[in-house]
Amino acid sequence: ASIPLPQRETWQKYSAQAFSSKEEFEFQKETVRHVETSLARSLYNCDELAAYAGASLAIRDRLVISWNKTQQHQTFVDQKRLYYLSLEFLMGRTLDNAMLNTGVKSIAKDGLGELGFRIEDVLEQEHDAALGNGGLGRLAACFLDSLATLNYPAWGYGLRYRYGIFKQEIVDGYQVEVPDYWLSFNPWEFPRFDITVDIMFYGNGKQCTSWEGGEIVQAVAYDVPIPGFGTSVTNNLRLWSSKAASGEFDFQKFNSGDYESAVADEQRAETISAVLYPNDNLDRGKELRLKQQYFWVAASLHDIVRRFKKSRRPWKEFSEQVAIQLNDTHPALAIVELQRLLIDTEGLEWDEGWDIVTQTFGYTNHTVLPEALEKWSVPLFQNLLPRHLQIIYDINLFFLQSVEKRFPKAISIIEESTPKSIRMAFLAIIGSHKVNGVAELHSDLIQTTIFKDFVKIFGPDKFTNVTNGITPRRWLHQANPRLSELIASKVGGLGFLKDLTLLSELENYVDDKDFKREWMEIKYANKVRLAKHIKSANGVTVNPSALFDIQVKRMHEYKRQQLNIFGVIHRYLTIKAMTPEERKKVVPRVSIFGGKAAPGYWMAKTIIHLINCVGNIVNKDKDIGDLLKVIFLEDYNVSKAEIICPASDISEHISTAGTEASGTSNMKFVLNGGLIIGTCDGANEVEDLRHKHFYGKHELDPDLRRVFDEIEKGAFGPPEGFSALINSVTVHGDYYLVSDDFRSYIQTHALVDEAYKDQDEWAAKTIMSVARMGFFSSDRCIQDYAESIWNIEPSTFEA
Ligand code: T68
Repeated sequence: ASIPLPQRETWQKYSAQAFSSKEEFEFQKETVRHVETSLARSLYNCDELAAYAGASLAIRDRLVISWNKTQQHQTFVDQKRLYYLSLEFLMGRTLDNAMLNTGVKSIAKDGLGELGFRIEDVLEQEHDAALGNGGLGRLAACFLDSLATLNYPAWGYGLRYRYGIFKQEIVDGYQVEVPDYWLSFNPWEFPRFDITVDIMFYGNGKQCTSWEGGEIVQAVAYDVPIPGFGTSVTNNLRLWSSKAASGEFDFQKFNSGDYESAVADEQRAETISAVLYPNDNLDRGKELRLKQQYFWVAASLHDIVRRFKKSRRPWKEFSEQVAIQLNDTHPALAIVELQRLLIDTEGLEWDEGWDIVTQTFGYTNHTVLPEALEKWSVPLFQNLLPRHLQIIYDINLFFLQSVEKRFPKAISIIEESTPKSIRMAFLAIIGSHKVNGVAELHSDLIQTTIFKDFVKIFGPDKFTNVTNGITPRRWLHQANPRLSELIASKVGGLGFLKDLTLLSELENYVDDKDFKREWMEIKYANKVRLAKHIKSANGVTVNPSALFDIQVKRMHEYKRQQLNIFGVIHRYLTIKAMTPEERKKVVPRVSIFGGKAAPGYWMAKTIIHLINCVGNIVNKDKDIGDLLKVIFLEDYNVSKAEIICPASDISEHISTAGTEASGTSNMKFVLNGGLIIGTCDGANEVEDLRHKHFYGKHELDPDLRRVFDEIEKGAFGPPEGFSALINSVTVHGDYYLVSDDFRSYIQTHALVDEAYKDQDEWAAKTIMSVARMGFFSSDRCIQDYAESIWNIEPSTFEA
């Protein structure tokens, strides 16, 4: 409902103005006002949390103005929009990023100082928005930042989980999961109680043209503003929350005193968006997960279609107005839901509908691991979404007919297992116009292995690569302000944050003594900052001059943290066997680990336990002293990554060849002046090696054997708990090729030690690496998508 024309003048007179000039922003006045009025507190009653809340609300007010203007502008110009569907958005903290993107951080810093607070302490109050598991969720967050920064009209759609990824505590060396209730105070979301969609489940699928539902659940929209860097464009992230549909909450039951079952219905509805599934690279096929997926997809599509219909264009223009990107197969049901809306509700013919559908969607694959490829059991699906199952069968039938008998069962969406199952990746390929992998090697691999038949059928043009990237705003400017400033002083100001290829200018400074000294001083300061964190979190003193060797990522056998800790044990044994003279030549090292294990993933939890047990022994060993420390950082998350990434000398990216699609922390570490150890390609040799483990003789490297002997002797505590881990290598075929790579891994670390002794050369290497990072900006990545898949244009407006 808009204000009638005669009253608009009055309205406009008082309408809040966007802050075009930063000086006009009275940060202190606004912060104090919010502390006193929004929070009903005072200068006698204002702790750091209240200061955080007041400052956030002050910044938020400014943000909302740009946000409203952006949305009005985008509605007015009505050009093609991109909708990014992702079940995960790993946003981390917002306040610091919002201040930097809107250019008011220094005003806020000084302002808070005069009000009696250190900005660092205030920022620490914020709870991470942790609605994701790992790389896939963080990628979605970096994409939102780049889309807004590049002025693209784009919305994210996700679920508003009441509980994000669990918090990890380490108790006696074991992981313990604690629920992450993060919504107690969240100034960054705006409930839209007027924007709701009724979502239907179960019901009757016997008729072939329509669907009479059983259960109805209501989706309520919550909007989050996404500011671009150095632009007024502020996009929208819409997260859906589930509640009992109005009328569903059973008043009759309630009135007759049956409160319990009335409340139970309500809770069942709210359960849908209650919790993020904590598995990374694993599909478990649970009904509640399918409910989440359909709930979110149906609400989002309803919203997108409603917006399209307001423009009164004919349906054939839909894909000229709307691009939808599927972040993995989690939203692949959107393909089926759109086809259903078009043929059942809008009355289009099948072929008309299907052309629109396939022109609208793009699908990004993030993994080749078989256990991560989504499959839904047909009976489960039949029960929950009967009409969608019929449509999937039709999609499959028409597809199989179109390719005749050239590729029999191998390409059917339906797998002939017991029970039958639906292969969501096949559905996503068939229902999209483009399919992409996330790195060169990965995109080549999917085209030659899991999807090769589809490349033959659709031709190679349907398949492409879009190499992942990261936002340099958060991962350099925010996480490492001193380095960002030093770089800016050499490459002509902060412009490099919007055009990361300007980093190449740094190549001119590899021989500049002063520059290198400052460069290394900054690295040292960042290591001091991490050392302080380690001291307070783990109680261990580490020497900031030691080489910091870091592996932080989700715990997974394919990522091979076990290879790392076996290497650490080998290093420990080697130092133990040295004479005092020999020890003088050792490069001191701190091995740092961090990452969550999925709660049901026993092997991953065992690896965490082993790391902690090794740390317990090594860190107390007087023979070793500063030569080796082993640290497990509890509860690795986005805000911790912002402290960790700037502090590495070396980071580890040592997954089994061909298993890690891309990785993105590698980019964060290099951008912050660290070097990396990584697995070379070798995906094609992996199968042969696995075969040999079973059928040939599988000899263990003697040094690895010695590592296992020590563990088995109890050098790091009772060995029983580690036998499954050792057996996975020694008797169960070493699926992840730890033994094959152990020798070369140890040798590579010896090279690292040698290289680190020459600090001047080390500095040159790291500068050179940063200079060549331009390509890995998520801005470049988003531009790739925009041009080769979405066909969308940037659009700005007068602030
Ligand atoms: C990651 N995938 C890839 N998956 O492992 C990583 N899986 O190589 C890549 O860089 C990154 O995606 C971005 O492309 C994941 O993070 C998940 O988290 C996930 C979540 C649910 C189900 C399956």
